[in-house]
Amino acid sequence: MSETTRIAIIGVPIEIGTSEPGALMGPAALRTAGLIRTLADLGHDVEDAGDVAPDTSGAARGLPAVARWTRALSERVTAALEGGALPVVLGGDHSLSLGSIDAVLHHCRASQKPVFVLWLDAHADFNTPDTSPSGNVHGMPLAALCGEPGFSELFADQDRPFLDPTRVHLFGLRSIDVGERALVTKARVAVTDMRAIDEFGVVAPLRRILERVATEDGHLHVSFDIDFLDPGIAPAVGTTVPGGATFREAHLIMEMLHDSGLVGSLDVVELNPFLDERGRSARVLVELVASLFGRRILDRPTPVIEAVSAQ
Ligand code: 5AB
Ligand code: MN
Ligand code: MN
Ligand code: MN
Repeated sequence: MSETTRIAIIGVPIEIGTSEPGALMGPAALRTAGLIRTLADLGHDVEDAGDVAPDTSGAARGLPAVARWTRALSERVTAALEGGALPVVLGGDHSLSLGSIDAVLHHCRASQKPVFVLWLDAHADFNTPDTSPSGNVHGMPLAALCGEPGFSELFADQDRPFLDPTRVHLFGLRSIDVGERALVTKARVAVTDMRAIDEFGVVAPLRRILERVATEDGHLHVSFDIDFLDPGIAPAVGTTVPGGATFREAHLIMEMLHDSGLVGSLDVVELNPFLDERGRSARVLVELVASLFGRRILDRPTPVIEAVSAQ
């Protein structure tokens, strides 16, 4: 058993950032699939803080409506971090990362800890209102957090800290729009795309990321979009892109993240239970989150190669 972590579960039933209805059922499906009990059974101190429910009257869609969620979630995640808990934010569409990462940035500004983001996703989510082909805010959160123009109405704090794009790592990328590609390149966002994973696997690139976070004593925020996974294992996705991560790749990533001890906050987003097949995708997510929080096959870390050959 690994050590006990205080975990604050925060549900965010938002779907206004996407055009496909159903993601608002995500937090409920993850709870139904046993997420809370699974984490508690691993020995963690889990508090289910319920769902965020901002007053959204008068702003049905678009950035003004998303702003209400962003501000409400940022407050909730800030409270969790200040209370010494590790926030696990359940979506809901990916626009919710505006709120969770805004809170992490504020929290780490005080302690001067650099913020790193591991963005497990088929997409770059680096569009601005100008470059977006769809107008959907779930394709824009990283651009907004990194200070690209067009988002000033989203955040409560006009003097907010920005995310440093060179500390953002897109992992699993396989679909990017023309305009956002130019922004990602210009901002020097780090990318391990699916081509790189095919060639080198997940271990070498992830190790490099974790070493950097450790060296700079950073806070690592993991944002896990379910469409990172191949739709064959996780069909409950509004924006499916073939050729995603296998269960084994994703599982190994979660185990490595756990062993690093570096993860300070987590989003699990874009599960659309309306599109699921008998709860399959929700269950896969619970399995993966359990691995990130220390479930392992044997009650000891994987031995290093030398130790194995010496046996
Ligand atoms: B997701 C697209 N790039 O901006 C856009 O699922 C898709 O949070 C965004 O990664 C997908 O509409 C957003 C075409
Ligand atoms: Mn995506
Ligand atoms: Mn996404
Ligand atoms: Mn999506």
